[in-house]
Amino acid sequence: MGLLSNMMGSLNSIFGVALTLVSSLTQQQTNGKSLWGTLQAPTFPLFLSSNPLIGGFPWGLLTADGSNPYTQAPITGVTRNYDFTVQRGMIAPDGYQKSVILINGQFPGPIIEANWGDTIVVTIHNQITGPEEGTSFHWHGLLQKATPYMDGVPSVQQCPIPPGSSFTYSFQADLYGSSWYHSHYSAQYAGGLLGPMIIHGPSNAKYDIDLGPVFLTDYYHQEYFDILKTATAPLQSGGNPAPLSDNNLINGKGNFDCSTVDPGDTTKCTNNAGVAKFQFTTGKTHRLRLINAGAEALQRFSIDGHTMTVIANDFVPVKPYKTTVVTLGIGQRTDVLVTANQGSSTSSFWMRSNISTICSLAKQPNALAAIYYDRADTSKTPTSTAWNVPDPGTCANDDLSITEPYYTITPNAPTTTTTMEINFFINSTGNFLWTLDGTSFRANYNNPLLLLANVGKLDFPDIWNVKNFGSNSTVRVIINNNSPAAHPMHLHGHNMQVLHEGPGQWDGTITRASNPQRRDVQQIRVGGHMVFQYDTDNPGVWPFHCHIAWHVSSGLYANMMERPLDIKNVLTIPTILSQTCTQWALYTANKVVNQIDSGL
Ligand SMILES: *[C@@H]1O[C@H](CO)[C@@H](O)[C@H](O)[C@H]1NC(C)=O
Ligand SMILES: *[C@@H]1O[C@H](CO)[C@@H](O)[C@H](O)[C@H]1NC(C)=O
Ligand SMILES: *[C@@H]1O[C@H](CO)[C@@H](O)[C@H](O)[C@H]1NC(C)=O
Ligand SMILES: [Cu+2]
Repeated sequence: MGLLSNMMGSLNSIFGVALTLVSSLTQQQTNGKSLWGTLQAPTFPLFLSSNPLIGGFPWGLLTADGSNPYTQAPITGVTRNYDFTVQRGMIAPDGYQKSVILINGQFPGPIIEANWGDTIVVTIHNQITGPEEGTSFHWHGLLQKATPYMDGVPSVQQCPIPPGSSFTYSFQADLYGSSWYHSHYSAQYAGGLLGPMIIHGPSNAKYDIDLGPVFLTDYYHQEYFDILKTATAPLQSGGNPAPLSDNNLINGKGNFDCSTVDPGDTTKCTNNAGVAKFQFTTGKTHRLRLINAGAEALQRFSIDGHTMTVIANDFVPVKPYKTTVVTLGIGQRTDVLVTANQGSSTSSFWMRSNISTICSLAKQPNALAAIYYDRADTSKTPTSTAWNVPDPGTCANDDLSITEPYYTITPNAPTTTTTMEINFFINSTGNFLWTLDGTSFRANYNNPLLLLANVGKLDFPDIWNVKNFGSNSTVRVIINNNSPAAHPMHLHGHNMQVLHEGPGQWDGTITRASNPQRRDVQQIRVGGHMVFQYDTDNPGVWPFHCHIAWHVSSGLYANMMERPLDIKNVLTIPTILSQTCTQWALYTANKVVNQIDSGL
């Protein structure tokens, strides 16, 4: 008997369901028209094959270590056009059927790809109905120098695009590397409005195959608006500002255990929806572009049996270093190189991304995807073993001392230093609100700040949380996190020079003062500090906020006003911006917009 059941057990594990990676749903059912996470997903560059670039690369003699990316971006004269229709749809990314918002029928959304210095033109058609919603798209990490009105944050640089209307964004690919775009209207991106952005530029490390984006996203079975309703409701009437994610996805895919859903929901849930699959070519080196595009979760990423070489953080190439685990806060990207030199050409391995359950709120934190070497059977489950990489539990990024920018910039002496505190309070009606420098931000969609500053109006209500740095040339900001959560802090319009991050108060030291880490999102731990600065080479109104969707929705946000005199005297804003405000004013004259959150 014992022997028989042992045999049956091992037969089960050889032939049983747990060992097959054949999805129970079609790709259309899980992800609509998206191919991300399938073996049919493209490698990159995509457009170079159909549009060969004669005489080398358009950035010419510019290099990753010899050229200042902030002053020497080329202008190629090439335009890359995209057309996005935004609509609701039903899909089941992890087997649980739900209503999401799709871009051209896809989740995650389509690629935007360009060379450094190209012009990217994207027309957004807002077809969100049942119910209708405004929208607005942000191109995460791009500087928008000379086009600060194309940054896509409603109430700051534009009015929302009303339902039934279109808006064309046009901007330069002014930095290069890996990023994403997403809706900046309320917490709408958590409902599906996001996609990858790849900008090719000079390289700082050699590799053979660019496998493109690897999206890491915590995932919720409730619709984003329903989560927000609970997150922003008064505490005494059941409000809860801290929702738990249901699952964790890689490139929009993952399995879910349907036995854990409410009995009433079982018909909506299918087990074994399928995980993302990636192809490795034996002996070759692959570039993976890791993107934390989630709503709340801090991710820890690893690949069984393989070390990774980190070559960039956000849009900043770094001196390559090896690691077994990469930590990514929301909005952050890390480019890694991985060589397929383990096992044999029939090997397969697990890719893992774990939500840190110390730092984030998750019911099912561990995401898996399968990596197959060229001759591996892609219907079989990898059997590889995870690295032993315990979560340090600091909720911080990988140490600043190891992430050294490839192009050296020594920070200037600041002309002004500001200290801001992150905290929260419960207002008199019982709503939980986050604060940045004592104020909980709330947007007015109808009056974008940049348009007001452009006509010389600089007197704003307190709840718009505007920090006017006037004509200062270098701004230093010290952030103290006196709140019970870690926060991924994101600055638009600049790469922050991250001078220091750590527990307690800043002691005045700068990590690698000659060349500190630069990036556009930096984690700040609980009870800790983060110090950054930037040179004001980009007149505009730049959002500075926590990238956790629920936190910015509850006010963890400030507007950094940069060189208002230049905004007034030098900047010409295209009429499409005021036209969109006219359209939004007409729309809201007839329809009440239910702005239950900060608006961003
Ligand atoms: C992810 O979680 C698994 C299961 O607990 C563990 O074996 C693995 O080491 C973790 N990986 C990372 C990167 O934290
Ligand atoms: C408390 O905050 C909520 C959410 O921002 C807001 O709707 C409500 O009006 C505030 N209450 C008061 C008394 O200001
Ligand atoms: C520099 O910024 C501070 C605010 O941090 C402001 O009070 C001061 O007026 C600014 N200086 C100039 C020259 O604009
Ligand atoms: Cu936060």
